[in-house]
Amino acid sequence: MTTKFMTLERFINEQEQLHPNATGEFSGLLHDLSLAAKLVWREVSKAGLVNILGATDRMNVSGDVVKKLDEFADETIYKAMDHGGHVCVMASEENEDILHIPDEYQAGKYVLLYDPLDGSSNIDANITIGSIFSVFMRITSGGRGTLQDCLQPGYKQVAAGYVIYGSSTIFVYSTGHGVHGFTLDPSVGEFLLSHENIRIPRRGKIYSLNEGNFSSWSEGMQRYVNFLKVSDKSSNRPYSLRYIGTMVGDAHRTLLYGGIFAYPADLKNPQGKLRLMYECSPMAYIIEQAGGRSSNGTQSILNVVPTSLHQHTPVFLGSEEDIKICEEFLQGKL
Ligand code: FDP
Repeated sequence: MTTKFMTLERFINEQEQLHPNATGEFSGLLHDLSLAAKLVWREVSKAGLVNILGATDRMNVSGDVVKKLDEFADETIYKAMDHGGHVCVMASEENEDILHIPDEYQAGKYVLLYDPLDGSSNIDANITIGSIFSVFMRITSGGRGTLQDCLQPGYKQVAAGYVIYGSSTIFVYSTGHGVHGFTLDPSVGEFLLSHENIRIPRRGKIYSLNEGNFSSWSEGMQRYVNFLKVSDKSSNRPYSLRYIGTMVGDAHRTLLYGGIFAYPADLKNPQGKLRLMYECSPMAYIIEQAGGRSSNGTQSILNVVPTSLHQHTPVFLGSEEDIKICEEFLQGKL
């Protein structure tokens, strides 16, 4: 039984008090992100109603043009973040180039990268989707932020997190002091602390990947997945397969239950399919903060030095022991 209600806002403020030199800028950024999450949630929860409410040809009842949900989420997050004075530059999975802060607003010391709506191909089937964010401290001094500020390796993140719009809406984030989850109570419009200090199990029994790609994986990857299916009581095999096809949802389940989520390289996507900066790096930060492990097959995702905003990477996230075994198969040691 919960003894006190802890809202996300209050939690952020209490965390700030642990840092006597904090200026409040970082807390302000997190507050703005939580507002962005609620605005996106509000729209996501109406997905599919547009047609019933009389929309024709992408126009809603008021005559406004209805935006695709991913475009809406992209603009909403940008607009929630552009004028707080906390961020100097942003980049989004939906946009080719970096996003500047409008001239009339003050530029802050943080850099925000985000995937506004992950798993968008699942929207029409009412399946879990989410938003992912990654925050860095700027490395250039003065002026507005640049591409250089955005292209930082994951270990330099000062915060990362995601929001999942699923059977309930949950906001999960870390600033390097544990991973915490807050579930939205829509009746009061507040995120309430529901998962304090999440720790991923050291080993799981679920694997999550698109096994339809089996024939175009490396031999090591194929052997690993075949290994997971062999019966062996002592290591809880065979594993169960769970795959939503929304990275943030699959990674969230992996965080809570353990096991492995992977999107390996294949013949069609030799560099992997998922994006380093918007998907893999922030989720790797969360998983590692919770005691898990991330890998691109040879090293932690957090050590990969980015060379371009939209680069892809093979990705393996999950329980420490599961990822280690997977790496050994990929490297031909098993
Ligand atoms: P989507 O294309 O629906 O946006 O990166 C995008 C992503 O979904 C991930 O969320 C998801 O894990 C992956 O692609 C699914 O890819 P496959 O359909 O190839 O399995």
